[in-house]
Amino acid sequence: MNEHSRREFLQAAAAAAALGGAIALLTRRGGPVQGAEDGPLPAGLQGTDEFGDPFTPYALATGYNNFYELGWGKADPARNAHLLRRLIRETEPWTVTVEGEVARPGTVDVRGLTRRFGEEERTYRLRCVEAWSMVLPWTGFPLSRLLEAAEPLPGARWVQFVSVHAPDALPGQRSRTLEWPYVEGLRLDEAMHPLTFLASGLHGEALPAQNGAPLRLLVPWKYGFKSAKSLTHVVLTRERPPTTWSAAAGREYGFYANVNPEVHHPRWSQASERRLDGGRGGGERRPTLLFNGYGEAVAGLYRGMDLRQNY
Ligand SMILES: Nc1nc2c(c(=O)[nH]1)N[C@H]1C(S)=C(S)[C@@H](COP(=O)(O)O)O[C@H]1N2
Ligand SMILES: [Mo]
Repeated sequence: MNEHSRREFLQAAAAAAALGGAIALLTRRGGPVQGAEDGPLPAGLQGTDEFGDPFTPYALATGYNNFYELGWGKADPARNAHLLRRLIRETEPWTVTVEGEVARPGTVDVRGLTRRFGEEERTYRLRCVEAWSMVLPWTGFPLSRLLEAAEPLPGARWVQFVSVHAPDALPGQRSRTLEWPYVEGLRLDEAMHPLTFLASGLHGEALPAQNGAPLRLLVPWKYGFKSAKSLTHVVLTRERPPTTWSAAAGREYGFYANVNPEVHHPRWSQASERRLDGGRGGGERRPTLLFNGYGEAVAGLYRGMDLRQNY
């Protein structure tokens, strides 16, 4: 959606709210959206995941990123983060619109999220399809809260996530290496799963721009590309929505993208991964865990499904 149609949609949503038709999700209270500014790097939190493995340090979590809107190199997102910070400032208020197959479509001002949906801390492993991984402490709330507020209709079967679209501000979107905006998707039951999370904080700080400020998805049992950053739209649909990476290279990146040590990328093995924990040697190799170690909670979602076919 371009800026013009986005503005039109906001106006239409405001009009509908005034008529009492749409849910009054649009909030005007709360402070400005935070985003780490230049200055001394925060120390971040110390801790471990449930297996006892330490958090990836703040500097690594915010200095080694995939965020192609801000460039293709691992250091580019940090280097270009100021461009997204400026966009966030100028966009104020940044909103997320929930629409499609819902009884109560609406637009949420991200500043009001905590008051409306609460705030929890979650330590999740993030496993990139490129076979590196991190352990990170996030703050946010389960996506199900936002979806429930919108009241999915019986026809809703899938959820599409749309990242920010602003080619004037984001250098990566001026090249057509990928289709923009970045889009991702989940089955509705995956989206409603209690582990599926919307994060607005990392390491005890406001979510840095390079990690997907002001609000990003986290689906910890799937490869990292499913966890779309800097969201503007959440759309409930009847049909399975297109996703950026499966559209770009469908044989390499599937829709389900569940972490699986036995289903390999056509060009490399997924049997092991490099854990980026800030230790010496650039990361210890360790075996990949089925569903990234969350199988007890999520395996039921895929009962009877061929995980090789549905990679
Ligand atoms: N909008 C958007 N979301 C995105 C990406 C991206 O390029 N654009 N990269 C994905 C990939 S491949 C990974 S591994 C994670 C990386 O998240 P991190 O940089 O916070 O570790 O973000 C995912 N979300
Ligand atoms: Mo990734």
